[in-house]
Amino acid sequence: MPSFAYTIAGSEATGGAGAQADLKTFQQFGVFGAIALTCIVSFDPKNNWGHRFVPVDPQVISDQIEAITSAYGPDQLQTVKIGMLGVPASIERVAQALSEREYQNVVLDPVLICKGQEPGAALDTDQALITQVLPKATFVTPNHFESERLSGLEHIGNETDLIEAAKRIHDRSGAAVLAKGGVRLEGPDAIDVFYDGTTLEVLREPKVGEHVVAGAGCTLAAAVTAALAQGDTPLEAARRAKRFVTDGIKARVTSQAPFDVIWQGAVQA
Ligand code: PXL
Repeated sequence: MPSFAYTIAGSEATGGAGAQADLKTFQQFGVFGAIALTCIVSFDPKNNWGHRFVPVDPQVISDQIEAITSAYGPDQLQTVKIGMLGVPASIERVAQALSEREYQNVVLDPVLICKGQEPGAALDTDQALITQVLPKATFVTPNHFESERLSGLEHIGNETDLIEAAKRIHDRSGAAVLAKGGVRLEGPDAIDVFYDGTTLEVLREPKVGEHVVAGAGCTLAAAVTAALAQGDTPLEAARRAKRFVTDGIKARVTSQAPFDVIWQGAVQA
């Protein structure tokens, strides 16, 4: 039997990010994946590839989680990943559903703001995510922007700042933290910082180009999720995920869209 994990995430239609990236990543790890879909994002090529966003009815989110957790009991399914939730009503439902079962691993990719949302709505969303879901996370994977928001640091410009942010986010959440610097920090390496309250490790790989590759963040968190589902420690999961994402970025695909997309299929994890 494979290990099992499910993702509570949005669809990004072109297959770069979101639930699609999660499922592809799980598959490469040999982890059986399921999806509770929270929203549908369709890029708009007529409008600078901005996000068109439609939330899934909160009841339908609960129904999907009910189906998944009823099919796979607590012994079989102990790991869940949380990606884009979108609106406060969805966040409330997901928080409720998470409290109905004990999980060994709750991996939160704290997708705070989605382009195309009203700033006001986005603020509500951030607040709901921080108060209702962050306390349930065992592992959290903020990107550069989310690390600033969650740590309260105004500007994360280098490795020292990112380390401080990871520590603050751990202190606030109690979760293991993998704070993603990616290409956004100065220097030749793509740096991510792992901190779980005792172990601090800076993961580094030479940058592959200077541009953000779509789906890299989702894939990193999904790879952490898959590795944890297979019994890795949080630190080992972070190391394996970093290697997997680096390989996927090296194998990235181009399209008519103005950004490259990670390809998880090049390397079996
Ligand atoms: O990369 C963040 C993200 C997560 N989930 C969905 C998305 C995106 C970004 O486009 O569309 C569904």
